[in-house]
Amino acid sequence: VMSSATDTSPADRTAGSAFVRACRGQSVPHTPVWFMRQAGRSLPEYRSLRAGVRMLESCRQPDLVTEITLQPVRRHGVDAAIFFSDIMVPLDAAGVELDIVAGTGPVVAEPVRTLADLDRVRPLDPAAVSYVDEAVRMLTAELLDKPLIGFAGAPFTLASYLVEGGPSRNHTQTKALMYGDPQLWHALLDRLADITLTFLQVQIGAGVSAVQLFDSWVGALSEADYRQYVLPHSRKVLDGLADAGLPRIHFGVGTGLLLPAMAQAGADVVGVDWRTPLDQAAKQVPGHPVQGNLDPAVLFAPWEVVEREVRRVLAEGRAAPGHVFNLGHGVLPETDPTVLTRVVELVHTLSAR
Ligand code: 1CP
Repeated sequence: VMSSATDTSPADRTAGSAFVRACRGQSVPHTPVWFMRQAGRSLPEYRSLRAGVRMLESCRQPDLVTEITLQPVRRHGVDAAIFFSDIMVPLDAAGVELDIVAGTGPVVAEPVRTLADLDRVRPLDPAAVSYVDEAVRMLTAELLDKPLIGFAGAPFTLASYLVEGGPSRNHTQTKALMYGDPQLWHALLDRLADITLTFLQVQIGAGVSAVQLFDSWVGALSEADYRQYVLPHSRKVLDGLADAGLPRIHFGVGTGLLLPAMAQAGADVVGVDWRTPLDQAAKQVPGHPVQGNLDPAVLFAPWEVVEREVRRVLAEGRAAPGHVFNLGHGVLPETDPTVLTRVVELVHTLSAR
């Protein structure tokens, strides 16, 4: 008997999907695949929709968010959609003055470096992101049994943008604050954890089927520093979502030595970048499904190389109790989208049980 869109919850409708089942370590008809940063960037249909609309402005328009989120699902046939937004959206909604500048990324008007600055990082009122609630509801009504992944930036990665004032290579100001004023550091990360938790709870309340916590830049830390300065705050976020019972994916770049600690922070699924083979990652996080990890730059190589690397990632992924195929970081803007579509088809064909 087919169930209609309205008589079951999105979580129920998507529980049997390959993506949710793989996240739970259950058997799947094929390895599910989606791509970090699949919405936007490489798609001409995205660029034409976004023409003349600032990034943050586009995130506040549920119609636009819905269309941009669905574009890669239609085009590539990926197994999950990722909500179109940005990790800076909840900070903007919490009153931090910032912009997302094309070609640069997030730029914060006044960096947060002192106790007085911390006052400008207010708690997030869920009503301030009602456009997120609305867009998630519109999307789940369209996606039916295809899962929608919600996401947020983790406290460390958000802190890096706030303290540096923008993208940073070495995170020097961030580390100066972390080492120089641990009390202020922990107060800042605690506030960011609360904002992130509220932002994810809004998405879960509106019907996302899983969440991904992006700690993109945490690979800049040693394991000892991660455990001391970051883990308790990421744990506050991930533990705070436990009751919802949805898969929680935790991802960062350059985290080969942090994977066990990131799993301990409360992740169900551990996201792995392209530097760490998935079979090695699986050994480090026993019992956890893994997500990843084709090098996004491989998509620029000849197709035989792409095919070889996809086969290798699938083979290495079998060492874990579940595998969600993905790139090792986001789709690069210059990527040929037709290659992404071919990768989806290849993953599905090679992994069909
Ligand atoms: O398809 C999707 O994945 C959904 C859209 C999405 C996501 C998940 C966007 C749209 N941003 C993000 C998350 C995000 N934003 C992360 C975590 C993921 C990652 O590690 O890649 C990070 C670090 C950001 C910060 C950010 N926002 C950057 C990176 C800058 C840097 O420090 O190197 C950039 C360039 C942005 C802007 C942005 N976000 C999203 C888009 C499509 C864009 C480009 C904006 C534009 O069109 O002007």
